[in-house]
Amino acid sequence: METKNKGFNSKLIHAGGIHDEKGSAVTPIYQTSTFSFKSADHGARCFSGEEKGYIYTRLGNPTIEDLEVTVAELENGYASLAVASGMAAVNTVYLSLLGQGDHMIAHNALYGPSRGIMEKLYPKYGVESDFVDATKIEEIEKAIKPNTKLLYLETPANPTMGITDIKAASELAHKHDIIVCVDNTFCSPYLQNPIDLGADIVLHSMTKFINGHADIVGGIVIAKEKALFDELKYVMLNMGFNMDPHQAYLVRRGLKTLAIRIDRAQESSKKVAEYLEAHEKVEWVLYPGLRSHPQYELGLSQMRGPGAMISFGVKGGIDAGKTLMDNVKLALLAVSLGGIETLIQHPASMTHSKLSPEARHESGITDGLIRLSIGIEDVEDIISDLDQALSLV
Ligand code: LCS
Repeated sequence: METKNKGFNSKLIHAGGIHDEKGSAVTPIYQTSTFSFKSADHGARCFSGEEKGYIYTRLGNPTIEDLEVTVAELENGYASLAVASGMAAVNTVYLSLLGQGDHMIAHNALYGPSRGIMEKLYPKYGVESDFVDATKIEEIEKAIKPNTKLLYLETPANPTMGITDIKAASELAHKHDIIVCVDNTFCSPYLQNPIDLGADIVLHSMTKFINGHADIVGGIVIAKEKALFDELKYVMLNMGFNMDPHQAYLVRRGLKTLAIRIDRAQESSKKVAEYLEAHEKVEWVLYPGLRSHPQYELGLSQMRGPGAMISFGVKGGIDAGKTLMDNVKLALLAVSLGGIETLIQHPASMTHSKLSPEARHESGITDGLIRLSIGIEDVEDIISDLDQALSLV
């Protein structure tokens, strides 16, 4: 069905839609590694691109394409590439745009490995990078060099919730012929469309909100234009970052309820954030829906809603954080985010425990920082769980 002029929820349900000749309501799982040709000539036409035909799943598969067409449409992009993980999406972008002698600028508080690989792996291939506070456009401007090729943003950032002005950052970057990529994982296409704000590439860890059910790992890269898409596609296909058809099927299924899942989790998040902000054992709360968020107005202007991710600081540092972790009963003590179950994470004692306190603080991870990904359980249960655990801190 043509869904270009339909509403967001109609797109979620009907976009893509590669149905089989038997009329299945959903795109089937084409669980095959290869596709047979009708004749040698048919094979030749498929290889030359004269005729659209599937050849080999790493190069294209109807189930994966269904997901790609849908997400590209939701992000108002030219086309997209579904890949095996969010990190495969990040690497598709880095490898496509950066080579010997090139420079990247990124926000200082990215998802750890998105920064880690740029500091540890890419220097081996002659790529330089600078990490700045991208919530301040002047800090991005100061870091621009003649060899800067990529501005890599994550907004809101994981887990510090800093918000970058995508429009202003893109205008600045484009004046210097710098390509802008936004990791839109925290918002999903329901709450923010970076391409509409000026970005050239958008990526997601689909492990999070897009799939929404904590049962797969996946990623996607969306390009605004064909030339950029072709560069990304070359890398993705030849590095073998592709998604599996069964994985793509599950993501496409989860995606159908994206808007209703986020509406519900976001409604609860506002209540949880307000509850936390008023709690005597909580030092600070960072949630784009609270007036106290440093980029509250900016968030409102570029996001259609504040989302379902909250960071807060519990008084009493690492020990207090651990007590809270050890006493929650409903929230799962787990990394990842964007699923239907509420997850809680304490970076200082969990994901970032191996870093020195100085290294943690440099990327904004304070000892008492707790990250919550709010699920779709009853909000009263989410709050009473936090309440009983906080009472023991
Ligand atoms: N980008 C963001 C913003 C992320 O939060 C993650 C994963 C990735 C990219 C990488 O995606 P993956 O390869 O895992 O699909 N974030 C995680 C987190 O906060 N906890 O565990 C994983």
